[in-house]
Amino acid sequence: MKVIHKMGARFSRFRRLRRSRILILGPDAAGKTTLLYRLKTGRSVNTIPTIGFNVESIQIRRTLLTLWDVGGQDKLRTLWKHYFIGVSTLAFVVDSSDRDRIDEANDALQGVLMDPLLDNCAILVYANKQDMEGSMSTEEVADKLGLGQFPSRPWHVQSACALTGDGLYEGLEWALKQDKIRTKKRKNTASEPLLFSTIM
Ligand SMILES: Nc1nc2c(ncn2[C@@H]2O[C@H](COP(=O)(O)OP(=O)(O)O)[C@@H](O)[C@H]2O)c(=O)[nH]1
Ligand SMILES: [Mg+2]
Repeated sequence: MKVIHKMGARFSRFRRLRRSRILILGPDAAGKTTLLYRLKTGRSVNTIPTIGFNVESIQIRRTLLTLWDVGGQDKLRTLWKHYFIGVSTLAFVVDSSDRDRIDEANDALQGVLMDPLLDNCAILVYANKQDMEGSMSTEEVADKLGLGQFPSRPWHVQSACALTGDGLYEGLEWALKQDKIRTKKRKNTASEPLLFSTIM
């Protein structure tokens, strides 16, 4: 009996977990895989170019985040859209020290954001490799990625260094806050027709 009770308590704790799906995209060598494993293991790991994807789950308080790191090489980009379903946050990673490829990053971001499956997701840009000398500031990255064009969708540029972990959790905290705001909005919208019929 005691065991069943304990199991029940465990199960209800499990049920109370919120879930959030984060898709990590960005140009090749921006630091996506390093960022994922730094978050998962708390250590810096040696990466090899990702073919296909890596997926890891991380629990932050009552939310279980599933992070998908999808290979960024040109020939793999056509596969990105298969990962768009149910995504709550697009974590777009750029190498802030690579001024030559920021336009390419911009094209890739604009391309994915045209997909209606991503209409409701929040855009978290990790301005990665901030440890490198002369790297672009978060403001410069926001400007180069044309984020001002999206006044109606939540976006945030997070200064980060995937090697040390700086800024990685701050980015996820922002994403969780956006999830909460979205859930609240959905609840308010759902209660509107009820309110209407009561007044009638
Ligand atoms: N200096 C510096 N190097 C980084 C940082 N993040 C990743 N790297 C390096 O960038 C290279 C590409 O990283 P990787 O995670 O494989 O990139 P991905 O192709 O986007 O998955 C590796 O040599 C990493 O060690 C960072 O914040 N600072
Ligand atoms: Mg990779």
